[in-house]
This record gives sequence, structure tokens and C-alpha cells, in this order.
Amino acid sequence: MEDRIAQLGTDARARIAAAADLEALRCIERDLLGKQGPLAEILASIPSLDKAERPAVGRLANVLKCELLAVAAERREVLEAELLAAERSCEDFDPTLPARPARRGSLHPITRVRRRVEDVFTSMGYRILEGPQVELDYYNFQALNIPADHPAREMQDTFYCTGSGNLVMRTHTSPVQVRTMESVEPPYRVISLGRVFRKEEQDATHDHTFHQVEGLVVGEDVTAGHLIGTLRSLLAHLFGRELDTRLRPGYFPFVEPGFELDVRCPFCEGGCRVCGRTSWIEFCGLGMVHPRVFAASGVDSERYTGFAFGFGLDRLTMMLLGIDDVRHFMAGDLRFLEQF
Ligand code: FA5
Repeated sequence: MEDRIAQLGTDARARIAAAADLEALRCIERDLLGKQGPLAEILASIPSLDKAERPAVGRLANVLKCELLAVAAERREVLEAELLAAERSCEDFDPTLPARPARRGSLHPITRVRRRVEDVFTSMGYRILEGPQVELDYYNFQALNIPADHPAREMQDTFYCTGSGNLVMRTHTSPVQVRTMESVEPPYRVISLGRVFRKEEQDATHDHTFHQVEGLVVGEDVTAGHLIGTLRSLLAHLFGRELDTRLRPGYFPFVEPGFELDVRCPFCEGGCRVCGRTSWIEFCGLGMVHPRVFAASGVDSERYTGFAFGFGLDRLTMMLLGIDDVRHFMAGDLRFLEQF
């Protein structure tokens, strides 16, 4: 066995010294030192050798392994230096050429607008909270006054998690309302931003995965006037000027009264593609927290009132950055993303 190791060493040194380029050297290293190589085979056979022979064979094989690694590293340095020298001596090598520009990443457009929205709300004293994307049916629906047999469940096509019975991919950020009310003593102002999911047909304004911003304010004497003022102020900050808004009655089981806030289209006078030729763009669902939601969350509705609102971050980003299709956001196409 000792002769075999010595012979293996002689052959291996000769092969490494003769390696013509880096690729050849890589192959030789793999052959000699890889898991299927002769050295690995010798080391694996040690338990089957005579007891007296084992220590010497083990030592020789390991010494040879270390030596071959060092010889190969030396040869690699020589080959790399030769390669560099060859590149430099070639006719069209021009050391004065500027380096290739480093490719810089950029923030996703949704992240940009998300941060602007967060800045406006934090400047108004809101805290930012997170909620789980895989949510209990209880928080996504039941505690929001949408029991299992309620027709309002059809307003939001839901991905139910198979095998769990009571887990859903959250269809909106409103579950964070209940989680907040359960765990924090009023008064508070919070927003929560994040991904939501709906089993929808995709088109230019609908995706199965999109982003919402939820707002919740609970305290004594909180009114719908505060709610409308807050949203108008948000829009003025984001668009850099006062926008015309209108309030319509809207049905959401977790608020009473409930409204929808529309914004006069900032891109046209009298109708364009973005507003569907109506001059108005639906911006937000909103309303006063329903007493049943307060009850489910353990908040005293005799003492406190509250408002909540929820809007789509994707559609807001489309408006702010002039993007015409919501499906661009999740497509991961660099040609789109590199524009921001
Ligand atoms: C809700 O999700 C309510 N939770 C909002 C709410 C919160 C009302 C608090 C009252 C109080 P709605 O289903 O309308 O409401 O969705 C809100 C926004 O999400 C829409 O205005 C729209 O901007 C966005 N949205 C809805 N579906 C999609 C979709 N498939 N793709 C992209 N954006 C969507």
C-alpha cells in the first residue's frame, strides 16, 4: 500500500505540472482529489487493512493529499499569471479604456411609493404595524363582521390554504385592525402596508397579488371629518397639490357608515384611459369602525369611536408614476424595473 501511495504521488505531481490551462487543472484536481478519486479510495479502505498497517497508510495518504493541494494551488497561480500576461500582450488590449459601469439596483416602484406613504403617515403621528400574509379566517373575515355564510365573502375571491381548515391568504390588510384593537389600548393611530391575495382574473387593473395600505384610528371623539381630512391631506402630500375628491356610500361589513372615496383624475380634463373616461378614479374604502368589530376586539364602543380606511398601493403607484398595467409590478421584468 505504501508503494502504491508513493507511485500515486509521482504520477499526480507529473500530471499537475503538465496541466496546460486552468480548465485542465480543474479536471485533474477533480480526478485525483475528488470523492471518487484514488486518494479517497485509499482513505476509505483503511478500516479493512491490518491493524498494524493502518496508522502509516493513514498518515501517508493525508500527507500526500495536503501536498497535492499545495502543488495544485501553486500551478493555478502560474497559469493565472500566464493568462493575464497573454491578455495584456494581445494587440487590442487597451489599459486606458474606462471600466465597465457597475450595474446599480433600484427600489421597486411599489417600495418607493410605500415609503412616501409611510413618511406622510408617520409625520401625522401614525405607527406602522405588520400583519401575517397567511391569516386565520377569523381575522380576515369573522372578526370583521363577515361570518362564514355571509354574502360579503363573495366580494373577495379567496385562496384558502388546503389542509388547514381555518387559514387563508389574506384578501386585504383589514385583519390588522382587529389584531391591533386586541393588543393595544386606545388611543392609537396605525397604518399597515403589505401584500394581499385574491383569486381573480388578471387584467390591467387586477392582479392576484397586490398591495394595500390599511389605516386605523381609535380614540375619544374620532369622527368621519377627521377621516376625510386625513385622506385629503395624504393625497395633497403625494400629488403635491390639492386634488378634487368625492365621497360615495360604500358597503364594507366592518364599517358603519361606509364610504368610497374617489379622486378626480389628475391626468385629464374630461376622461382618459386611466379613469376609464369617467374623470374619477376610485381610491379608497373607508368608514367608521363597526360596533360589532369593536365588540369582537374587546374595545368599549360606548367610550371610543374609530375610523378605518384601505386602499391599493399598486393603483396609487400607477397613478403617481404613470404606469398603465398593474401586472408589471410582480412580473420581475428588468426592462420595466430598470426605468425607476
Ligand atoms: C377592501 O379590501 C377593504 N378592506 C378596504 C377597507 C378598509 C374599507 C377599511 C373600509 C375600511 P376593496 O376590496 O375595495 O376593499 O379593495 C381596496 C383596494 O384594493 C381597491 O380600491 C383597489 O385599489 C385595490 N384592489 C382590489 N382588488 C385588486 C386587484 N385584484 N388588483 C389590484 N388592486 C386591487
